[in-house]
Amino acid sequence: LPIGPSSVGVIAVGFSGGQGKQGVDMGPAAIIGCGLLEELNYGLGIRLHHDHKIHTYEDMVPEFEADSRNMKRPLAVSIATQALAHQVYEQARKNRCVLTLGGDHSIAIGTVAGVARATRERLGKDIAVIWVDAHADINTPETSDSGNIHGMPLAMLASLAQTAPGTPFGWLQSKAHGGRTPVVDLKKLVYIGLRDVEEAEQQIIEQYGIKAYTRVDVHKLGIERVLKDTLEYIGRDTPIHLSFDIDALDPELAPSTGTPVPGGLTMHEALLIAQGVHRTRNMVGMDLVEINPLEEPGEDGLGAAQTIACGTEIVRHAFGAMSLREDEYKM
Ligand code: 5AB
Ligand code: MN
Ligand code: MN
Ligand code: MN
Repeated sequence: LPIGPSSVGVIAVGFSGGQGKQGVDMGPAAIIGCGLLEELNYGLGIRLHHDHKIHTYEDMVPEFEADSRNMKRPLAVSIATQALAHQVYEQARKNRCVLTLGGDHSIAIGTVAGVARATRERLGKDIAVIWVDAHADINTPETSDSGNIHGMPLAMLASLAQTAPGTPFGWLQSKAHGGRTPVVDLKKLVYIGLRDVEEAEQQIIEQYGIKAYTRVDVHKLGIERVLKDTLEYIGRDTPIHLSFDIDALDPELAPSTGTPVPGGLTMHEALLIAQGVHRTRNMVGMDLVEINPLEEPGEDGLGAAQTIACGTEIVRHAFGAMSLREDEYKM
């Protein structure tokens, strides 16, 4: 470290199997179509490495699949995220920060696993994860009411869910994937923006002492303080993966998402988080997930356009755009 994001791998993942709504698979095409990559490349001078494909993993996953162990489509999500983990790893091991555009949040099982493995091999360090979300995404299959795996990625990554070899997500423990479990140390996880946490998830957060800043904390402490404390908690010289669920934002700003929750972050707060993570020069990976252009309350396309614009700004700031001057806030 530092691993400045002068060279960035981009992976577009049109995968929606971690939840039930159509359209979140169209997120990456929509955000790329609106110019995100040009913003990064021409606008910020970042060298991008990508393959011009939207990866759906359709040829690898079963089209239909029965529920199993209270999970919907576990095989599909396991196969897709394993393939994605490999793609991410291949980018990350070449010293690139990896930006993954989703897709639903189940894809973070793959992105975080790939980044964690490459970072361990390259730097001998464990990553920290900053999870910006309205939701905690730490249900185990047993605690989940919905069975949707986009509500479980952190349980998989932290080995709270049973993932025996040969069963879905067993690959997380396999030698071929670096064989270090858990992939995420819950002491190195920080949540920002929580406001729809299920009872069982709250118990997990308390039991493991996970650092969590709810929207009330952000409101009471202020985002500058939350960010400062987050980065101090994580520690200097610690590689960071930023997993940004667009539903962390207030749905008035970003309505096009599958599970909107009122009372979310403002753009100012979101941009400060992104810019603050960038300033550490330690960001090794970033996800932008859960943009669903078909979830349009107004049905005039404006909500989707606005959601995409918000997502683009957040990514731009995570990769060095500086709309907020350093002297405008203390960090
Ligand atoms: B998202 C819920 N906790 O498990 C569940 O959008 C919602 O990736 C999960 O944060 C939301 O189904 C998943 C009710
Ligand atoms: Mn999420
Ligand atoms: Mn969410
Ligand atoms: Mn959601």
